[in-house]
Amino acid sequence: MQFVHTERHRAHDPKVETYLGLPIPANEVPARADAIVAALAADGGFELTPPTDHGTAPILAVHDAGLLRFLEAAWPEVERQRLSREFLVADTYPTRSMFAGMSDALVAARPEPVAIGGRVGWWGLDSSNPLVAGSYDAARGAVDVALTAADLVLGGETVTYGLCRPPGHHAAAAMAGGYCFFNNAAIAAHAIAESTGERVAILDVDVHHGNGTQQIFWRRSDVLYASLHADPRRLYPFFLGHADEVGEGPGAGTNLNLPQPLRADDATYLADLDRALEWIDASAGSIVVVSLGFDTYERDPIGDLALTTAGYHEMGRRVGALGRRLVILQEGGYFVPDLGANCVAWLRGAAGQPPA
Ligand code: OKP
Ligand code: ZN
Repeated sequence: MQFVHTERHRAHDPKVETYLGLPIPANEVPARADAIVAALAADGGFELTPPTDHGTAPILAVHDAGLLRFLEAAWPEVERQRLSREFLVADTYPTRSMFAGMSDALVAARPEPVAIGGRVGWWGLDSSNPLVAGSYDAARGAVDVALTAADLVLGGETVTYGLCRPPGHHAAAAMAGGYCFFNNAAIAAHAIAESTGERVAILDVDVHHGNGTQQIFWRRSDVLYASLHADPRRLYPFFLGHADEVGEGPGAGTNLNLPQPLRADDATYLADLDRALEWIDASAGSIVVVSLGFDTYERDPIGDLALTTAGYHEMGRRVGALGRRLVILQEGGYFVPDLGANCVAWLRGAAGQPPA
């Protein structure tokens, strides 16, 4: 199997993030990718392919131009103002209730702030998403990884893996957040839909609901979104990911959320995975984009499910058995010691190989 990867991710190297206002060691770190690369190399069945530069057009096909402008300008602005912060994070967000009672049109006409502290809230979801000197460059690299993995499948490969870092599924059209800056999977899925004219399905098996991916395709019928995740009443992103979110307008019925109970095990999870796979199978299309997270793992420090390495092999096997071409893109997973083994297990399963 070809896997797409670049060292460019290393530029995004936050040392701390904040958790309920206090600094903690960052979870989304370069060592995550190092662990996966080492395990794929040791397996021997994976061939490294560097990404090609796709420019900003495929990003702008999915994201608001203002988000891209902000992410590119944010760190230079921090330096210009000599803010002397090791990362940029917002204090103030345009929370829904601030606008309660105002007309949609008036709300939509509120201008973007000019101060960096206002802009980072304007374009952001949460304060646990540290933006550092190299975040923009790394995020551009992750998009190129996703698009190159998609190109390989469009060129005839049956399954490819893109080691995206930073991840992407919390990033909405006009919002970064949750360790995500650009939505790698959404950008790839949109590019595939454009190029094939076919319906594309996104299967999101990260422990967190991919609120950004859901938002981007909410009203679209050409891209399906199915997600298994910890019930948002318990876990980030808290405010979306419920089962009654099914899409609207032309996208009505094209969104499937399957929230999971606390400490869900392999058997519980795989039963709902089958539901998601049957739902995808019932729709036309030949390519599935997988948002792959290993934060469903029993030892993950920020997840609350209880999957195992053997469970990941079986999950990959069932997804591979759909018989569609797969563009598998990395999202989360934060228990670094077992990330490599979990990734190899999943990918070997998807390729129809036995566990290592
Ligand atoms: C990104 B992905 C933990 C706070 C966590 C953000 C979680 C983002 C997860 N101290 N808040 O879906 O793996
Ligand atoms: Zn996650």
